[in-house]
Amino acid sequence: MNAFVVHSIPGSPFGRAVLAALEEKRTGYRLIAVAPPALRAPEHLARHPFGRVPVLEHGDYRLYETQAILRYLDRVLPEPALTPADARAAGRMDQALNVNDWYLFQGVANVIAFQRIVRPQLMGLAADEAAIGEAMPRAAQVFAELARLLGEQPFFAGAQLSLADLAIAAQLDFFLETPEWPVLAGPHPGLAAWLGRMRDRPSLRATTWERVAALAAAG
Ligand SMILES: N[C@@H](CCC(=O)N[C@@H](CS)C(=O)NCC(=O)O)C(=O)O
Repeated sequence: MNAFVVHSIPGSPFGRAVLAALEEKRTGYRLIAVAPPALRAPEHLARHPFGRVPVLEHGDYRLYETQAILRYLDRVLPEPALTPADARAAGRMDQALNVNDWYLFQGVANVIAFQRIVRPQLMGLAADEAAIGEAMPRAAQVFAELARLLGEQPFFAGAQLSLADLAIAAQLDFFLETPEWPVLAGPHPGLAAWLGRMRDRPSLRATTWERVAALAAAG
């Protein structure tokens, strides 16, 4: 029996960051897929009162909010460490995680990735081009800031992979399939190269939408 159970929606970037962290730790887990309509069901609201994913269960301990889950996993599964020991590098990791949550997801990914991928593929609806257009200036600002934070470093917090790389790669990966990617990432080849390296990692390969959907279907 796997000690770690993750409730998530296949395709969720936040869920993917958690699964990728478990993969980096080479730790087995059980995935329980949550169908979007079930997010508001009492059973799921008991796990996550705000009706979102992911949720982690570890024995009798239950945790929601991706950053909390990622840090918990890094504490209970210390190897390989995904938080820098150096205070300044750890500060950069925390900053990048919050840029991901507050500026990349809110108003950028949850508009552009949603309109380009989730709406057509899961709902059969056309993308709202006006909404995408409105999100583009903010998206360009966020991509520029991510590129600046990354700089010439191999990873967001410096020489070593950290939780921030997993969270941001899971989020940015969605953009690769959109026509907005060349516009947003074109001016930032270092950021695009970093995403290419991240996508090559076994942890990211093991947690693509398709792989997670297959895992969910297998139970
Ligand atoms: N702050 C939450 C955000 C999680 C989140 O927004 N998850 C999305 C999927 S990527 C979700 O559950 N969306 C369902 C909804 O908004 O109804 C976290 O960090 O875990």
